[in-house]
Amino acid sequence: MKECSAGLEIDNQCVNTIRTLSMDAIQKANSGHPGAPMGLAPAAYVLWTQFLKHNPQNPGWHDRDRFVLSGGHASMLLYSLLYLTGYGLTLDDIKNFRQWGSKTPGHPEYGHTKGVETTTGPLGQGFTNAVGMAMAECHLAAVFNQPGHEIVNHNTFGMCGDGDMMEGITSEAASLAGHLGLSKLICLYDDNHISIEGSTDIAFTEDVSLRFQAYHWQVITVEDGNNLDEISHAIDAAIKETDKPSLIKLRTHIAFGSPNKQDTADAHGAPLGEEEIKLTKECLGCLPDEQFCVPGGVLEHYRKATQKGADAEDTWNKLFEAYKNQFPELAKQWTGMMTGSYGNQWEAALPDFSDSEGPIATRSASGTVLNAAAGKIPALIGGSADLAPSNKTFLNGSSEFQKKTYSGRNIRFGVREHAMGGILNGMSLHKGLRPFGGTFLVFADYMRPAIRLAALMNQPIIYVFTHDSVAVGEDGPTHQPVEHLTSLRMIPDLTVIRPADATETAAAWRHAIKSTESPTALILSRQKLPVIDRSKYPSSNQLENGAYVLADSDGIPDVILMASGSEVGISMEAAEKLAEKNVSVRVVSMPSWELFDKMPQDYKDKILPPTVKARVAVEAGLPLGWEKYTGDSGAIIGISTFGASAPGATVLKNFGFTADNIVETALKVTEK
Ligand SMILES: Cc1ncc(C[n+]2csc(CCOP(=O)(O)OP(=O)(O)O)c2C)c(N)n1
Repeated sequence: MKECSAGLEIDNQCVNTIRTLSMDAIQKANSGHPGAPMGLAPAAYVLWTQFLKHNPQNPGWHDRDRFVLSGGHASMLLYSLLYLTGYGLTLDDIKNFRQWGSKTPGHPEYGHTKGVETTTGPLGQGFTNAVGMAMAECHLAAVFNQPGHEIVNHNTFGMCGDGDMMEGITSEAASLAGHLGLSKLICLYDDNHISIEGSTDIAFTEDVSLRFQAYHWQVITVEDGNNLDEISHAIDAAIKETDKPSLIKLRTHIAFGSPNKQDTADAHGAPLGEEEIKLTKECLGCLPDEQFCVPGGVLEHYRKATQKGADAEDTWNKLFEAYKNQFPELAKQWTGMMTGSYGNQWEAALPDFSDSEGPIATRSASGTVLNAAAGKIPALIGGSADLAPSNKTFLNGSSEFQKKTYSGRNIRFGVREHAMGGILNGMSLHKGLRPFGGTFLVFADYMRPAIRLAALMNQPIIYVFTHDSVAVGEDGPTHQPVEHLTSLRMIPDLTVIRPADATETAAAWRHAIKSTESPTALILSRQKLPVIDRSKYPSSNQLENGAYVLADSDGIPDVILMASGSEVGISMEAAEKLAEKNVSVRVVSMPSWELFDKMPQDYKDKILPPTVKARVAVEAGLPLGWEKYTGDSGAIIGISTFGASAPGATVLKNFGFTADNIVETALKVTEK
């Protein structure tokens, strides 16, 4: 290895190596964001070499500290650290930054590169994930730690920039983190006064310190983001704080060391340019013509993490052995939760619903099912964005998750849907927990960016979206979802399930709990719905297939009625009326497009025979998309406008959701 900055102290060399690797990789890729990694290099160096408890050889070690780079555009900072500390990234991977198939994509992607704890890039999400991770740590520590046996004991470190600080989700999450007193959450704020359009003076002039103090955070200011001692003292003080989360505000300089680009927005998101890189290297005391240079001493210094990490994990393994001996039941439960195995008792505990109980809203059935499952699955934890009584998400057998009472499984997210989404992701990424969160379906929009990331990261979050149509009634169009089902179905790898009744609701929860590789959105009614008599009709287990024949006539049907959720009941009524008119009808309950689309073609053809062209889809939402099931000759009874304020039944009637309208429509399509 060349000693390309040999004249400098090892600390300086280590810091500069992050800067030069970042500059070089971004220049080679001809794209990327060099400024933030260059400004944050000293803080990253101090954190990763002096404080971060991690084992590069085992990135999944449960008691590691979590590190979240919230400003994912600064990915070269993280990739430099992962390479330098020995996570298996190579210098070639760094040289392949942002290239097809590389381990170093533009923004850090969870599951793609070892050591990346979460996918970041959409600003504010990473910060919020860190809050969720810290909440997961608190809960698991409260449930499992025993005096002298602290098997869960790690910090969550976040790094975020001005962009994160400007995003609303960060305010929501910081507010909740302060309320909860998450003292093991430490966020380093890259206060470099620059974002894409220029100085933060043009749009962001509030006092971030005062804001975070008001949220009940400890705020520590580091006036010189290059002063390693000052940074070290600040992190130390943050770790020692036991009552509040900590924000370390670092006054940094974007593209530090670049004579012409430091402190300018030009350095935010474009390569510095070959000439400027040479000048910068000169200023930093590095050899200007060397590229991707890693002095031998630097690598050796960073790679101490390997031994240190192995020792730390070893110590923990011994701790866990002792714990296992003394608390075998708890140890078994802990291992089950961390590996996501919940045994088989929970399925047997799910309730059977019968039509004799009278009509039940699917949101109520959901509450009953969730409580039954949670009784057997201690990993189930969650809450609602201030709508628990409506969403039926409260776990009756558990207490509240509050400051210093972290063993509770009822999280009060407050009216913070977006943060709830990001926190659920962080909790799930932490491992050990199966988080769920509820709100009205219409407000799924408020958390969409986090839902998208859950799907992108294959996190098995369960969303409880109730009040699922215009049938909400009097609250009117602001509260009546219309396009929301469609818009959720558009998200790849998200399974949307809209059960028709209580029995399908139980099946939907069963499916959601068993889906360990992707998120599920449960779409539930506010209004009561008749319970389908399963002694008369096929089992609700068929929900697994996405769509199934609920009622049928002999032979080939004249018309197929397909519906989801609350519209299945009126389709059944319509079928009876059509039968009286000697029209043979098949009713297909279609709770999930995604599940149906995954079925083999012969199953699909069995349910929707290609020869039967007369088809009617009924769903109290945007018709868009149903045409792929109804075909050119079919009809869709849906809603293409906003709803209206009136009693729910009146609204449904006025939008054509009546058995009579379905009959009329069915007759029209059979005549075609
Ligand atoms: C939600 C979201 N909106 C917009 C962007 C595009 N974007 C990426 S970085 C950035 C500015 C961030 O500024 P700052 O955090 O100060 O980063 P720095 O300039 O210090 O690198 C923006 C607007 C994004 N990534 N996410």
